[in-house]
Amino acid sequence: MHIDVVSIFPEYLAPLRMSLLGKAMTDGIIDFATHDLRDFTHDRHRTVDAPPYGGGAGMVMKPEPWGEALDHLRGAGDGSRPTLLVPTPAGHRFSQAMARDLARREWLIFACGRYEGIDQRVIDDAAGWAEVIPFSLGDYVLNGGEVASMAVIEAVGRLIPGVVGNPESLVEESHSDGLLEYPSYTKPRVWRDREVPEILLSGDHAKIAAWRAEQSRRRTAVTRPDLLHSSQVLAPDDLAEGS
Ligand code: 6GU
Repeated sequence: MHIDVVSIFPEYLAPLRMSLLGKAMTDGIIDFATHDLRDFTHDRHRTVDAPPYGGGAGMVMKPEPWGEALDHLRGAGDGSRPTLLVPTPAGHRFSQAMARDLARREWLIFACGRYEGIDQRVIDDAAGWAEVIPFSLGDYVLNGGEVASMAVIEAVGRLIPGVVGNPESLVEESHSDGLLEYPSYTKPRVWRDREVPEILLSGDHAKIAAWRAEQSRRRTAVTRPDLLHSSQVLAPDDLAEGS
């Protein structure tokens, strides 16, 4: 998979080169490149923003540097249609389902805006040669798209075959089945007088699976009831301690 990120702070993305994703980059599974938007300006001050037409607070990112930056990426591409991801609080809510979809694509471009966003014509123009997906991480506001893009790149990157060493670890985690993950325990068996649930030591794999499924359902009912279908709603004892 090819991933390009355009930003006025390309160094912001550097931590993605660490750990699992960094290994996938050195292994050639992910071809990751960052691009400085200011390299596509032509004035002495390398200007990327201007006040909004119609008035209002803040600044808007000018279309010309964005147009040139995206043309540059297109020119370096193989002619295939990329997916252009635009981080914005006004976008579609990012989800595990979206991560699974994106993980199957060949070429992702992230256009990280700052200030009050990018001139809308850049987005409209890009729709002529890319699949444009504005996305949001949730209902709060970040200063720019870099951190949101990093979150999406990590969520997507780990789903690409060969990136996570043991693919089974992708199966039982939170959101893989629409529920939150069950609680996990490891050695020692007793810690600060707290015991590991007996059933996990039983060796009865069917019972353990049933216990974990029930813990998932309960945890989801308590913490994220919005994820449940009506058949899985909160039961009276879901809130009770130690039940
Ligand atoms: Cl994707 N961008 C910005 N600027 N703020 C956000 C966001 C994205 N998702 C949540 N807040």
